[in-house]
Amino acid sequence: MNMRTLTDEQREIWATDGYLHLSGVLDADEVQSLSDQVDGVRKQPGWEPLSGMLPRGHYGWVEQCADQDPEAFMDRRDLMPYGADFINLMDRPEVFDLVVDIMGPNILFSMSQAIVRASTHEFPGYTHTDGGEGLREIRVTETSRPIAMKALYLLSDVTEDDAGAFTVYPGSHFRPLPFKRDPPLNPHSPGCVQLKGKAGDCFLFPHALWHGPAPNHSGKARKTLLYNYCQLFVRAYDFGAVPTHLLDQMTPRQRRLIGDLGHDFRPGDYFYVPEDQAQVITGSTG
Ligand SMILES: O=C(O)CCC(=O)C(=O)O
Repeated sequence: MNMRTLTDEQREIWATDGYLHLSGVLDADEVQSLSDQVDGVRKQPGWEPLSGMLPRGHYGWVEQCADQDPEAFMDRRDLMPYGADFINLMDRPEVFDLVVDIMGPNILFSMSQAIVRASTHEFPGYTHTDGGEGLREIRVTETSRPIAMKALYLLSDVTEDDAGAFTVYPGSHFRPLPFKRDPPLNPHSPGCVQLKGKAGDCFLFPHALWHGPAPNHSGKARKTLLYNYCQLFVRAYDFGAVPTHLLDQMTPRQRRLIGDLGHDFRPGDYFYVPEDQAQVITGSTG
């Protein structure tokens, strides 16, 4: 199967700025459908951050989102149980092909998330790298594949500053995040850029890029989906074990991406990859 690869221009932008903006990955109907489905997720049980009740970055089980207003804040993890459209976004060719070009074929799908950033003056935004306390201190060199990266899909337009934009510090993926700085870096610190985009666009970025959400004073909610990929030797962080109850809804490639290696676990797995790994991930047996 012929997979897309980065253009020379994209390769240079990825290497220097540390992110890519892909326009029009989802069409208007897909955006509407996914947006409606995110609203539907609000009514269903799942993993939410439980503000103030759990340590930072941890999620707890809720029967439904605390606020049922579709314009209110929501941060739902592990979207795979919510239907085929969320599963299929895992290897959406326009995005996934580029992820494979960047990361190589020895990868896992490690996390999915739907975030609604409400319009409010109470949230100032923040800046971080991905992967928690461990990964924030690890950066690879210019010639290396990333350890982990994300695809962020916009489900609403972001056309102005302080409208909940995804913010980045271009080129910061090669520098240590000054996470002890007081006051902390934020979306208005020097060097931070608020990325504008249309619903259906996608941003790609590695875990090491300094990034985060801008505040949203726009009067309307900003909705995104996030899909995270990591090298196979790093673990997924949406599930403690392969979600076997979902396997019959997935293609061979999707099953491999969520960690199904085709046999029960044995020592050496994930560090050393199955012999058909490249064929499965590039789709030639998928
Ligand atoms: O855009 C957001 O709301 C958060 C995105 C982000 O910072 C992340 O995925 O780590």
